Amino acid sequence: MNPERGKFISVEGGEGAGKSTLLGGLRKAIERHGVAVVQTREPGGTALGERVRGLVLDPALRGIDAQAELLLMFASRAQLLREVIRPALDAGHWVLCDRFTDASYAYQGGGRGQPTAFIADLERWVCTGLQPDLTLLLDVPVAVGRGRVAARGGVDRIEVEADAFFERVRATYRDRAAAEPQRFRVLDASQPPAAVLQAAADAVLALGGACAT
Ligand code: Z5A
Repeated sequence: MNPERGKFISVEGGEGAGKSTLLGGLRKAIERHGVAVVQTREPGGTALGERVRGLVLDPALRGIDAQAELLLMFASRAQLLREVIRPALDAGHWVLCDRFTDASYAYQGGGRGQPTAFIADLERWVCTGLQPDLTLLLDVPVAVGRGRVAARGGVDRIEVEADAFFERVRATYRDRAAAEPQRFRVLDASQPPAAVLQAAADAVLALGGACAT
């Protein structure tokens, strides 16, 4: 018997928006409602993807071409879809993904200036129509997010970019959310973590399919 397809939820945002902080609590909030959750991340989530992640975040690889960076993100995504996301959804599990294709539009499109049409072609080829049922956009002013990352310490290859890069990333995310209000839920990530979690859990559980326990 084929169980009902699971829900696919992506979490997006700029540097220090609080995605990692949110995801553990959100996973538990969904599981409390009797739903099996697979939590994963991009780039990463598979053996290949984690190696790609190591490459794209390595501060020593300064000269990575913007097209090469974009293709690496989609290579990781293709593997994650094949190995993790599609099988989990088909088994009726819910998938919580730390970033997905919107990040490519925001970082490689908005940030690096890669053409949107080219990213859309890659999305059609790799994702073949699969999109998150819900995308939580943790929106925070660039200065606030970067301040959090600086306080935490350790900066990767992308985090060394100038504020203007991250302003373009933020603007692209917000434009995408405005263009697809049925899929996106924009959360004020300047709030304390507990308030962000509550708003995220409300949005996710409103998808339906989870039973009250
Ligand atoms: N990337 C791309 O370019 N293209 C793509 O297609 C994809 C990705 C899929 C992945 O790294 C990088 O890959 C990313 C985009 C790029 N860019 N970079 N660099 P990542 O997934 O690790 O992304 P990140 O944004 O760099 O992660 P992060 O810096 O760890 O941010 P976060 O997970 O959103 O935040 P956090 O770790 O939960 O919190 C950061 C700090 O803030 C921490 O000390 C928390 O305790 C604190 N925090 C969190 N929430 C709050 C609140 N609400 N109030 C106060 N303090 C808070």
